[in-house]
Amino acid sequence: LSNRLRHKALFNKIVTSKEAASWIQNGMTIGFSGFTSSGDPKQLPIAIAERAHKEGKPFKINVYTGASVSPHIDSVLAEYMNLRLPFQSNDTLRKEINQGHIRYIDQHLSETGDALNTHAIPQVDIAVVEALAITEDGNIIPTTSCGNTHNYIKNAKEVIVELNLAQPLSLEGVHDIYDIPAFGRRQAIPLTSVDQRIGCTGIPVEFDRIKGIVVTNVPDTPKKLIEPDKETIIIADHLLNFLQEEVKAGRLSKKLPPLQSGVGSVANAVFYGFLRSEFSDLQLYSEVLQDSVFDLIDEGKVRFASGGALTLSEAKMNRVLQNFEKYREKIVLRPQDMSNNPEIIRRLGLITINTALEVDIYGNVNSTHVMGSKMMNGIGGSGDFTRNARISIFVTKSTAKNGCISSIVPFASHIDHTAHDTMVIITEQGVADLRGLSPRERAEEIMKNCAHPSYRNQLYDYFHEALQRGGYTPHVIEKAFSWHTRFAESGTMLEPMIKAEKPKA
Ligand code: 0RQ
Repeated sequence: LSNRLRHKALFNKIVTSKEAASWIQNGMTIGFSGFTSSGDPKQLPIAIAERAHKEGKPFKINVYTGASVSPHIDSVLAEYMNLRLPFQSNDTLRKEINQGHIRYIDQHLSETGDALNTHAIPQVDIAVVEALAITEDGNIIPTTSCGNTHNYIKNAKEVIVELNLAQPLSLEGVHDIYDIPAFGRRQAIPLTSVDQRIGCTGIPVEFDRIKGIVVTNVPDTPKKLIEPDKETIIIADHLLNFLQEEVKAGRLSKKLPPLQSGVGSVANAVFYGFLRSEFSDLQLYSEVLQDSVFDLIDEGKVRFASGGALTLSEAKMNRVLQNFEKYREKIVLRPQDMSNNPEIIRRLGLITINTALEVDIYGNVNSTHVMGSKMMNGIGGSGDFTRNARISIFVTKSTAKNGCISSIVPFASHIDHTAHDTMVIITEQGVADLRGLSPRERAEEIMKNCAHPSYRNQLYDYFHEALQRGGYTPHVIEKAFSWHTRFAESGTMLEPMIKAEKPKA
């Protein structure tokens, strides 16, 4: 243990998870480490739930994290949550949120730190953070993610550390913790390239604020491996063709600007697409570094990857973490207010690739709300990246749910990314390049290139009726959500007379 707890005073602080759980009181706000099930505490959340269940007294806490975290926080603690922020992607939690049982603040991931530091949200009583080690001079070394951990540690009255022996010490040094100064004292953030380091490798904490240390030995919850399917492979090909055309047109050089990509099936397929592409010397400035990134590094395609978390499948996790020496010179992990920082995203000129649930004919994108009202996951980092990108790209399959839902609709039932921010839309049908187009031209481009053929005529009918009414962004307001109401009533967005031609899945 002494190679992980590097000051002898720390040994007196070792406690059981049961004892540490007894310090969490009803009504408290807890800031957990963790970002996409990487680097979150493993034992304490379970111990907190067990204690609350056993005592049977009213017990609700506010749960802050980096982003989505593992089920041992979001499923296990769901019934004990009052407020949850800034992102989740958990089935149990989703149900509770949509029933109004949990107050969920769906937040741009870059903004939680500022919200906390300006006292716009309840302050953190206790930070519960996973650590690789605590140094002699009082720095907590994070594990596989940085998230909001440094902000929670900074703000918390007390800190409980889960020292995870399952996380290899070779991770030490991969983090770059830069503490953004408070408003009023802020200057330009001195980060001008993807591979630059401007911070420290650990998070400072005074020993007397460490209330306890729980020793654990549990690996991260692996991410389910999502193999690319026929459609996501076509989407990836369209995207790569688009980038090649940009190079041919002289708008991009062969050495692409840094790339960002969200999580999920399409995002993974896109990055696998780069494996077979002519592009090399790639740089990533992203939130999550998924399996595909390490394959790209192995193939010599990636020069450097900056992320906020290592989000890996079981097989890849074992391989990457056991051989981390091989990757550490090519990787840096940053807190999310740096990985998603608008100033840096704009400065580096990122090409961003995120996934839409639905896109309307003018290019407004809904990433979060199913049928306009039910929360899916949250906006995550997609807003941070999209608004500030050099080229913002959204990808989606043109239909969902066996063809009964068109992802291209007359009017997005909820808008996360307005048409001002969305530049390129890609489905398996093709690419709509919206840059330099007015709303009416954007509509033509999206309907022609991105809509599924089964829905294309329906969209044109709507658009032509809207044109009769005129306007800058023409609409038939009373019919704008008729596709969504039709789906709610009949189980498909297809109009009755063309239902017979239901698209194949
Ligand atoms: O449903 O799971 O029941 O099969 O939505 O859709 O096509 O598998 O795509 O996994 O990439 O998720 C936008 C949710 C897409 C995600 C979203 C149904 C579809 C399927 C999932 P099933 P796919 P993905 C970095 C960036 C916001 C946050 C973000 C997301 C399920 O990408 O949460 O970008 N993004 N963060 O059938 C109803 C529609 C639908 C639909 C698809 N129009 N209506 N259901 N589905 N379109 C990450 C972080 O910030 C941490």
